[in-house]
Parts: sequence; structure tokens; C-alpha cells
Amino acid sequence: MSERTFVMIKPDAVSRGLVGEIISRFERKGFKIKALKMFKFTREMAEEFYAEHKGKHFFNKLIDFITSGPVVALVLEGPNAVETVRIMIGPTDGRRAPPGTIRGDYALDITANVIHASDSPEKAVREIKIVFKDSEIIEE
Ligand code: 3AN
Repeated sequence: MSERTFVMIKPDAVSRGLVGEIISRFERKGFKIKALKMFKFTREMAEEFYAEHKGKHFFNKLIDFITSGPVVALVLEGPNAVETVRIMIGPTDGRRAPPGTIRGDYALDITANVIHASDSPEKAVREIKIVFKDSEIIEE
């Protein structure tokens, strides 16, 4: 079943020059890029994006981090995209993420952990809508 997911390369990875390497992994895996954008979150937009974490002990740190520099956001399409991309990025804590996963290969932190990807099809729809207009997604 072909499905779409939302992926975001975080400010740490953008400033470390990892954008090309990370996008290459998804292209080589076989995913189609349906949308791609570089932008900087405002605080308001970041708080909406991470609304489910409001009140948690790491919320302010997370918002400070995600607004600290530009991010690169993508819509990827392919079979079971949500689950497959989550497997490719690895668990949240970079120190625990297995080698071979994106976080396992590039992250040592739990906040600055290189990449975000939707954790359910419903979240993918929500996150794509926050970041992309319909006209910015390639339909063919
Ligand atoms: P994931 O990105 O693996 O889905 P979530 O959705 O639980 O993880 O958390 C969203 C983001 O919040 C993470 N990518 C990470 O940057 C940050 N985060 C999550 N848990 C913690 C924590 N315990 N301490 C600090 N930051 C955290």
C-alpha cells in the first residue's frame, strides 16, 4: 500500500551539512519525494507542530532547538512509508539508536537528534498540513 509520510531534517543536521546524505538514503531506499522545503520555524508554528509535548519537561528545550536554525521538510511516498521511515530513522535517543539507522549513524543526543518522521498515518496528514500547502505537493 502506497502511503505518504512527513520527514524533517532538524537544525543540527542542516548546520552539520548532512542534508544531502540523509535525503540520499530515502531516495536509494526507493521513496519518491513529493514535496521539499527549507524554512525556519517561528515559535508559534513550532508550538503548534509539537503541541502533543506541551507541558513535558523537555518542551521548552525542544522549541528552542527546533527554532534555532533552518530545517528541511519533505513529503515522502512509498509502501508503508510511515513505518518504514520510522525504522530507517531509529529510536529517539541517538545514543541508543542502532548503527545503520539515521540517528544511530549521526546522533548522540535526544533533543538534537538529526531527524523527525511522523509516527502514524494520522500524524503524517496533520504534519504535512502544518508545513505544506496543497499546491506545494506534487500530485501525479
Ligand atoms: P520521535 O521524534 O522519536 O518521534 P517524540 O515524538 O517522542 O520522538 O519526541 C519529539 C522530539 O522531542 C524528539 N525528536 C526529541 O527531539 C524531543 N524529545 C523527546 N523525548 C525527549 C526527552 N526525554 N528529552 C529531551 N528531548 C526529548
